[in-house]
Amino acid sequence: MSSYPPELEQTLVLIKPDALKLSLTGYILSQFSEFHTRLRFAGMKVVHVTRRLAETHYAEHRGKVYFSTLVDYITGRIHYHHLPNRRRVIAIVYCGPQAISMIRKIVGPTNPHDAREKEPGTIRALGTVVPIVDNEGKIIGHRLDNLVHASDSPQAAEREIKLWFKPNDLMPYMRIFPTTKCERHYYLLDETLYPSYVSGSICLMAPGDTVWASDVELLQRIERGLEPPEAVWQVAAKYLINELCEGDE
Ligand code: 3AN
Repeated sequence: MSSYPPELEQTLVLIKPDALKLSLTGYILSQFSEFHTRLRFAGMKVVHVTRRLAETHYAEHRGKVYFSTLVDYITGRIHYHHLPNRRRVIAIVYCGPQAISMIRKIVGPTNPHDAREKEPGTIRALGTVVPIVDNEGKIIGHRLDNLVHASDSPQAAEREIKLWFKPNDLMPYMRIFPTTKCERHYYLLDETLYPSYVSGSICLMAPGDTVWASDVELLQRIERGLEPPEAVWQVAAKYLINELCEGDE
């Protein structure tokens, strides 16, 4: 994991589709405001979340009974079922002393029921819990519509910020993870990397681009067969943000 001065600690926040639908964005941003937290914006964008990005972001939950509804939720399919053009989240990187713990405290417990009971006043106390039922109508789990995501550790923050943001999406003075200048092209088509353009491929990186150093290392490991091909999404997802609609995936 990268080391950086404590005053530059960073965390990823996602304002999820339920928060947007309920018009809670302004409230949430004011809860996180510099006046209350002393944290500053390092980067912010509106993102149409593809399945790939959602599945990569929530990779550790793969296999759980709630995984597919979690992906439907964060991609906006639940709250904007008939309105694909409204499916989006707001992704923000906050920067400042104890950014991770401070934002988590304001956000509250993962489950909105717990939040209401134990931490009323937190953002997730305004969330909803929806039962997940099987084909026979039996409740097999719950979907937690908890309005916001916030990184829960320095390791998670680094992985998540690099998943959602390119170095140049962030203020240069607040770019705490090592970057490098790319020296060659990387094109992607169907989970395969190519050094030059092939028909239908997308250029991830070109010579001279400022990129996360760990991304280049990961691409090199994938090319050498040291990582599975699907590991490419940890690098590629951010380069496809707002490039693809869900039908294009
Ligand atoms: P947090 O978002 O508080 O960091 P994580 O990272 O454990 O919580 O989980 C990520 C997301 O996965 C949660 N925000 C929630 O939507 C969903 N999730 C986690 N645990 C459960 C669970 N037991 N049942 C349903 N959904 C869950």
